[in-house]
Amino acid sequence: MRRISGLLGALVLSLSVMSCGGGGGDGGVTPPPPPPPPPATCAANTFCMGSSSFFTAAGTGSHSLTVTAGTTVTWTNTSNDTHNALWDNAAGRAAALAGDGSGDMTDFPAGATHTRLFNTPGTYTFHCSFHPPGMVGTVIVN
Ligand SMILES: [Cu+2]
Repeated sequence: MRRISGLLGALVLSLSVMSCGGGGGDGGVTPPPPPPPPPATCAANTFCMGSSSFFTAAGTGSHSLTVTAGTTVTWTNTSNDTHNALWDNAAGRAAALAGDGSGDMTDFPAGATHTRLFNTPGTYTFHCSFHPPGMVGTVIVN
């Protein structure tokens, strides 16, 4: 009996050692999940085109961007979708022509960036023809 209880004690001791430290990663402790990626930043004077098909200005959540005359405005497609940025009228198209030589931004695959220089004060609205009616934006040049 004394010998049996001694064996039992050794068995209990070895089992407790295994469950404590010998199990390694299968002891029920899972590593914490990695932190979520930081929100995409949208630089100043920039419209970012997110996956929810919005033009978002400079991290404000607004679809409108106000700049002073002489400012270069950037559009960057931060989504995985193809978009475009077409001026709603001739005034916007004409004001944007000074940028990189084209008023509308028809070629806008994921990751692409366009810039337009605005020297003429006014309110210029634009839209993406692929995602009506919500994907719209406004540049206000003072
Ligand atoms: Cu779009």
